[in-house]
Amino acid sequence: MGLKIERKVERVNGKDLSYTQFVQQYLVQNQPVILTGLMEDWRACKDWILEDGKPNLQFFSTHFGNSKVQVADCGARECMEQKRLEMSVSEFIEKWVQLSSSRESISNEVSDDKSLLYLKDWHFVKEYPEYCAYRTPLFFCDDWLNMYLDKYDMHTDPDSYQKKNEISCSDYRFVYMGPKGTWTPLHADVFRSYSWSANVCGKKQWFFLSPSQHHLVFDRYMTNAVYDIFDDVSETKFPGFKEAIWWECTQEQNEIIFVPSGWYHQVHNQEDTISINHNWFNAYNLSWVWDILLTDYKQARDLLEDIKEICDDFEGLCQRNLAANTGMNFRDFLVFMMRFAFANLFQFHHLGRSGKNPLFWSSQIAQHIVFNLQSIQRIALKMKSVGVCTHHAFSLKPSKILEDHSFMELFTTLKKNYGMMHGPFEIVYEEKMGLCSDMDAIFCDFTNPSIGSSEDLVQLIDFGFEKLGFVASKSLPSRKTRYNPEEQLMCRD
Ligand SMILES: O=C(O)CCC(=O)C(=O)O
Repeated sequence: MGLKIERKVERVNGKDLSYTQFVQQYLVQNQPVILTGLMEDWRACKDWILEDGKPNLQFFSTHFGNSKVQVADCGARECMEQKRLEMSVSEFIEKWVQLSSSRESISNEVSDDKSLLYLKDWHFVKEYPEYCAYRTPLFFCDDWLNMYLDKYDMHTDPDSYQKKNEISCSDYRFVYMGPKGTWTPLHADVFRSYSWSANVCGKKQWFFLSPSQHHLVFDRYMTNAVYDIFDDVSETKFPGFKEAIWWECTQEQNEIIFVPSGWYHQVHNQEDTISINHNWFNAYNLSWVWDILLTDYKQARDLLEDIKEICDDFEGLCQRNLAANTGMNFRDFLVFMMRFAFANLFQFHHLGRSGKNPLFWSSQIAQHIVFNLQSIQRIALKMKSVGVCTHHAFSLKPSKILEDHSFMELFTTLKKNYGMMHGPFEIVYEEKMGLCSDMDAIFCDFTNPSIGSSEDLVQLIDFGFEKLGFVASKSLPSRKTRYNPEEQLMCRD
């Protein structure tokens, strides 16, 4: 049965697009796009490709051959994923070279595609930080996920305080590489994050399904999704599948595709291909992250229901299950949001204090910080309304916060990113002492010496806004609708 392909993903020259245009047209609308013209000076585009445009496989063996990587066997299914194997890059390359020569030889024209191996999720930047293979394009810099993981672990088990140093959850910046015919089954991305994927060489064909149609690829119980959209999909099991309307595109070399939140997609390498791929989220898709956490949490609760009576700490079990399967639990997410809220409140205070220019208050950077804080606040309110009690005591004492070097680094990276996205705004302050007195100034009147729950976080952000003297102009809208990017912010005196 053929797919109904009714939409093509649009292609835009990234050099003709401003950051704000990208945000309004693609992040806010949650629409896919192919961007050209953004990879010209990447080292990967020189070192990793031969003159004929094919991957320079020898280069990988020589320079990165000892790396241990995850390789998917595209012909072997394990539950809803391809079977994974671990091997060194050298071994993987050796198998790729063998496949290429067998495909080239006349006697073996038709290769056995069942043994197609696809290197996936290689944490290349983490492993080779000095190599500088590429620069993340500006459009994708507001990446809270990787910014955070560079400084903190996402999940620390409060019971055992065991520090996991697994590279597998160290970041979401990957290299993918595989011969023609390798593919990725239908899925939506981890945390329902955005992703971007840049073709260093080769060609990928993408099939997308918008979130409003995603129920069509599930069975009637909404538990299992179609694995391969080109399989003979059972109409009895997936009655909606034939109704699904797909978007399709072919991504060429040197093109970057933006994958919006919650879009199911299946990907096929039409040539030998190497790509670079990041998953990321920020204020624009934070609600997607919370929604999938809540969905997965409810699913975990349902699955574990039978042992509830014999379980001492049922809630703890559900949260551990959530962290293991989804990559974080409620507490991890709350801590994540607290750190970003703090970092943004300080950012705001600094900018406001040192930005003597009265235009600052209506600047894009000020609007962006307020938007970020309001998004965090909205999610904290949702968490609160679910009524799950998750607690993490966060001291508001400046001296305590300054002891956390990771936080100071997060603050600095965030500041640099705001500068990149909106142009440098002159900030004059003596790093540590300035920040310390700022924090005192902001939080000295706050009722609690620490915050711990989603409710505290909601109050802290309200308090911070109040203290910093900002309201949206016109009337103060309700929390739900408070953000309007067009709205002017002003200082309340
Ligand atoms: O390139 C692939 O094979 C899959 C990439 C993908 O699914 C993604 O970027 O979200």
